[in-house]
Formats: sequence, C-alpha cells, structure tokens
Amino acid sequence: MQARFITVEGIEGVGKSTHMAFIQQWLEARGVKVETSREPGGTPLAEQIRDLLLSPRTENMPEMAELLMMFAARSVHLENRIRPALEQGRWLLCDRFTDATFAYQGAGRGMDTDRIAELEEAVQGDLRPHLTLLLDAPVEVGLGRARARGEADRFELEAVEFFRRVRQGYLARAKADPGRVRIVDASGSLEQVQADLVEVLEKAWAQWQTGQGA
Ligand code: Z5A
Repeated sequence: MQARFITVEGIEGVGKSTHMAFIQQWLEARGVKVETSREPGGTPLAEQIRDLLLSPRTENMPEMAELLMMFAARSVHLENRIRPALEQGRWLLCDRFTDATFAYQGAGRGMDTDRIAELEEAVQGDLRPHLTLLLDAPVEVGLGRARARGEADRFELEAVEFFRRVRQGYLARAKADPGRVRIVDASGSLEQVQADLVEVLEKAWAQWQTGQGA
C-alpha cells in the first residue's frame, strides 16, 4: 500500500501527544512502518526554529516573522524528512502541520488566509496530508489539561479568546475538507477518545485497502 502522511491536530491539551503512540501502534499492528514527528520541528534544524518560536521572550515577535518561521521550519521538515520517508514507503504520523498555521496564525492571530495559502503552495507544492485527525474539545477542557502540566510556552500564554478562535478555525478547516479532516471528540475519557479514533482509522484503512480515498 502507498505510504500515507497522517496529521493530528487540535488546540493545546486535547491529547495529541497522548494519542500519537496509540495511532502508531494501531497502524503498525496492520503491518505498516510508521514514523512519528511534530511541527514546528521534526529535524535538528527545524527543532532549533521551534525553540525560537516557542520560548517566551521580551522582544516582540512580529506576526509575520512567526508565520514565516513556521513555514521555514516546515520547509526543512518536508524536504529533509517527510518527502524522503514517503518516497521510501514509510508512513509519517505528525503532531500538527499546516492546518495549525491556518488555525493559529489565520484564525487566532487574524492573518490573511490567502497569504497563508500562497505560502502553503510555495513550500509544499501539492503535498497535503492524506488524513487529518482533528481532536476537538471545548477550550476550557484543553487548556485545563495543558495548564495542569506546569510552565507555559509562548503560545500557552495567550488569552482564552485566542484559543476559541483557533478552535473555530480548526472546525472551519474540517467543514471545508471533510474527506481529509475527521473530527474526533476529545472531551471524553482516554478510552472513549481511542474508541472514536479507531472508528475513523478503520474507515480510512478500508478505503486505502481498496485504493479509494486520498
Ligand atoms: N503552532 C502554530 O502556531 N502554528 C503552526 O503552524 C504550528 C504550531 C505547527 C506547538 O506546541 C505550538 O506551536 C502550539 C501551536 C503552535 N501552541 N501551543 N501551545 P506543542 O507542540 O507543544 O503543542 P501543544 O498543543 O501545546 O501540545 P500539548 O499542550 O502537549 O497538547 P496535546 O499534545 O494535545 O495534549 P497532551 O500532552 O497529549 O495532553 C495534555 C494532558 O492531558 C496530559 O497530561 C494528558 O495525560 C491529559 N489528557 C489527554 N487526553 C486526556 C483525556 N481524554 N482525559 C484526561 N486527560 C487527558
């Protein structure tokens, strides 16, 4: 079967990191080799850009600089890791990708989404995830879980309203592309979320086996 690029998205604390290993195991139990990665980051150079992006700092980070650095990190990750993995038949499961840019920089910060789409095209060409699992939960649930963990990064210092816009941005992406972006209710227990994930994965797997779907 052709290697697939699967992304996991959602606001902070919805359980992306928690469920990555579960999704990887589910796929590997079906005989495919799956690498995991994350954005921003995923290679040594892209991880350095991640540090610049996430560390709280006193000097202002202009929104445009933030957007360009997200795509700079993505370009490195894509050319040095994602494309080579897919070309060599290895599946890639990634914690966040370009939907996060539309949600955070677009809906959250209010940046022009046409410009984001232009950068997406310039950096990725026609490469898009085959499947995106959008873990969705009310902002209070996600932030409550994330903040219980301790120190906040530069994004986690944003106000609740920012994350409400980000969540709506994600839901709009799912509405616009329901074939690729599948919403999973992340507000329940770990077992409930995993049961929903399995339902989505089983449907996608059945399509891939018959050569349907992306
Ligand atoms: N960003 C951007 O702005 N633009 C972009 O293009 C990209 C990214 C790619 C990356 O931070 C930041 O970069 C991110 C967006 C921005 N902003 N922030 N903040 P990150 O990689 O560190 O992402 P994160 O969203 O902050 O990760 P997170 O806070 O670790 O969230 P998570 O991975 O979804 O959650 P988790 O660590 O799996 O779970 C959080 C806690 O909840 C943990 O203790 C779990 O045990 C618990 N948990 C999880 N699920 C459950 C359930 N179902 N029940 C009970 N407890 C649960």
